[in-house]
Amino acid sequence: MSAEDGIRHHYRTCHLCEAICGVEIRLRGNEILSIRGDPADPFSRGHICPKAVGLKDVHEDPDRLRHPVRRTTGGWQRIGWDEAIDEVARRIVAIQAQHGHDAVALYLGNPTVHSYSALLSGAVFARALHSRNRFSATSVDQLPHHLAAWLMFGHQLLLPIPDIDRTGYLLVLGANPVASNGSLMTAPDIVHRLKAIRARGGRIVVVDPRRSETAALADRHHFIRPGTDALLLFAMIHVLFDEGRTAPGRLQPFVDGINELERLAAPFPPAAVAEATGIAAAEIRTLAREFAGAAAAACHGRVGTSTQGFGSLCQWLIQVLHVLTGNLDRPGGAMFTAPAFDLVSRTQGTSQAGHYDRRRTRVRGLPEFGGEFPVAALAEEMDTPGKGQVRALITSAGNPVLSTPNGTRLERALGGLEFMASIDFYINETTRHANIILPPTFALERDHYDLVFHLLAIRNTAKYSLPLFEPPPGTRHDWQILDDIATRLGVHDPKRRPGIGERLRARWLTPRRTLALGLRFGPRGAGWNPLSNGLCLSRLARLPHGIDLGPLESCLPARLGAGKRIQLAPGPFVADVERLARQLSGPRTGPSLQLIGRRDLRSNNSWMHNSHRLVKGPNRCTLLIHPTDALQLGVADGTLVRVRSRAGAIAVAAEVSDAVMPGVVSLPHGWGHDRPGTQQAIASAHAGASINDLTDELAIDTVSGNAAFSGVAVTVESTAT
Ligand SMILES: Nc1nc2c(c(=O)[nH]1)N[C@H]1C(S)=C(S)[C@@H](COP(=O)(O)OP(=O)(O)OC[C@H]3O[C@@H](n4cnc5c(=O)[nH]c(N)nc54)[C@H](O)[C@@H]3O)O[C@H]1N2
Ligand SMILES: Nc1nc2c(c(=O)[nH]1)N[C@H]1C(S)=C(S)[C@@H](COP(=O)(O)OP(=O)(O)OC[C@H]3O[C@@H](n4cnc5c(=O)[nH]c(N)nc54)[C@H](O)[C@@H]3O)O[C@H]1N2
Ligand code: SF4
Ligand SMILES: [Mo]
Repeated sequence: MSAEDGIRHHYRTCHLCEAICGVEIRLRGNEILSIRGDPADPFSRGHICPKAVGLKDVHEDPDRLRHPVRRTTGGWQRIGWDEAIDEVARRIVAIQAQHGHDAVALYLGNPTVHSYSALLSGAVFARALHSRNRFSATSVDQLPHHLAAWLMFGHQLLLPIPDIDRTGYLLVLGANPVASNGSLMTAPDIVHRLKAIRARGGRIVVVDPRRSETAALADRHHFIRPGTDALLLFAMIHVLFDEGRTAPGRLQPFVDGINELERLAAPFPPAAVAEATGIAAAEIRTLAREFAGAAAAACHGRVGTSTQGFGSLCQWLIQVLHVLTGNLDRPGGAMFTAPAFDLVSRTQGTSQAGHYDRRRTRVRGLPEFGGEFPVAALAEEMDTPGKGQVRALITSAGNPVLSTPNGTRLERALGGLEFMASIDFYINETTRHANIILPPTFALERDHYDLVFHLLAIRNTAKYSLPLFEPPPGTRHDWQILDDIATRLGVHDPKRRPGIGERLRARWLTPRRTLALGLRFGPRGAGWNPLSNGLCLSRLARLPHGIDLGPLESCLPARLGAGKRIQLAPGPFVADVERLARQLSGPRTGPSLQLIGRRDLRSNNSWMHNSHRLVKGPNRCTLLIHPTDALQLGVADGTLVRVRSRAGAIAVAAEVSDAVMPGVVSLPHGWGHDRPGTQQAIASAHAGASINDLTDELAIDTVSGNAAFSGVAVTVESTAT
């Protein structure tokens, strides 16, 4: 921090999304005067998006809770920390004593991943809870990516990152980085990076049921029927075999299953999938030839290709495409990172590298992955009576009523719980059901390091940010709250009381010390050597703009998991191909339309809508509908329509636009702030409607159990008639 005229400058990472932009915050005293992009951040180069100023809004938000509250019949009552923590621990222990450990479930939401201390202590807390009923936002998001990484490369975090700064051909499948700022591809300033691909003679092709903001920057855009990407990918792979274009090159000696893939791709020639996907056979051949022919090519397949019925097959086949064309682990292709704090090498060979289907959920028999169950099963685990029923829930940094499929059913189930506690600073659609809410500090009051996003970045970088503000007296960080409850569990349950050694270790090994040790003894660390120019936390703390550690480098087969081989045809994926083949002959949509999602630059899932400057202006929670469908249904632009699905119904304004494919409608998620009893004044005044009152908890990617949000069958009718 520097001082001039009483004005201080603070440099840190914006933690809101995966782009990890550097921001410069100007302050006078404790007043934030401005938030700008930090031009000295070597990675983000001064770029920010409109959400960065939302950091100030959330920090200053009068609706943000600063002390624990208890729900009473007379409203929310302020209580002390010790009383709150004690009650939460006591209720957990009592319910577990009566009904078994699995009767208390845990849900960790997305912001957990944006705080290294919450992430580290969340994992410790989950173990202390001793419950198999663990859930997180992973299974409404990127679970299929982890499953594919585990089954193909031997570690759930070995996610290949599109090397977009060097690629000559980028195929974007079900992602809209211009709005989302990139995901599982940390790439701040994405617009310039995409434009640079074309400026150097490369090509970008976007495949999406909506002509997105990213499509506007591309050479070509193809509409695709929601949920049919695996067919497209198989057809491209078919062409590679058919035309003798497979060339794994350097990877060949450690790849298993190429012949099996040729056999699996045989029933999917382009002509066979053209009708189902909506993409002409000739176009599919061109895509395959271009991808194989480019000097370096990468496929970026994200939310649209993981939150759908064939999410696992999509993530598998995208990596198959990379391997067969020699683009995995090649500059300009899809590469692995080498971060300074390396979650992969730290856990390689342990159960944290991954495990799958060791047990199944009680009601529907959905498989666990990495110790978690799919959240699409959470409501039924709570509202289905019987042995093992979930009777209490702890949520931390999550809003599953708005973010998981069939939020209405989940909401009803929350109302029937014996106990619920939430670690969150808002009283929102989920936390209003809690008996106790424990509010953590906000990001500006804590230090920051991206354990996860440096692992997913298109360059190797490292950056540590100091807290901007001292946490006000009497407040606690997420990690302290999680730690405090875990410790208190031991007070109420002697069997959980840690030994003295464990207690000392837990007290000493704070998240910050874990971070410091991980950096010092990580692959780029200084180790014990005081003269080394390797990394350590104190050196990073003196580099507030972060440091660039260079482009991604080839690292296979060394970085692969046990066995050091790439499995191109893992059993669980192969077994699902038959289900995919049925999609070729299955019924089309009939009279219904197919619902998909979208993101807006000014939203951040469900929780930034209480910032006036992010919600002002035109209504963004609109249902995009193609003019042909609108005409047929008598729906005029701007009118209110009723949208129905098996799960429920909502009313929302229609926006007639040929940017969506005929037969497809698009609605953003994270809205629906009109539930009674929430305390977010601005969000409630810009309520919108929740897409997840329409999405279906029974629609899943059957291999992983991940929610299938894309392609939900809905009917739309004008409310004017
Ligand atoms: N501004 C903003 N940024 C965000 C977020 C936010 O809420 N707002 N959320 C953050 C989070 S948590 C995540 S995970 C990332 C996600 O980042 P992205 O994956 O880039 O997410 P989206 O912008 O939703 O883009 C998904 C695209 O998939 C398309 N699509 C839908 N169904 C299908 C399909 O079946 N096939 C194909 N090919 N395409 C389909 C949609 O039309 C949409 O354009 O964004 C992060 N960044
Ligand atoms: N239909 C549909 N549904 C979707 C998606 C979609 O594309 N379509 N996208 C999915 C995706 S990718 C994701 S990641 C999920 C997100 O799902 P969730 O993680 O369940 O929901 P968020 O909206 O991110 O809510 C975050 C919550 O954490 C709180 N919070 C913010 N910062 C902190 C903090 O530092 N500490 C604590 N303790 N709390 C904090 C906020 O107040 C809010 O209540 O939504 C998913 N749902
Ligand atoms: S793109 Fe926006 S929200 Fe994401 S890190 Fe950068 S400034 Fe923050
Ligand atoms: Mo996400």
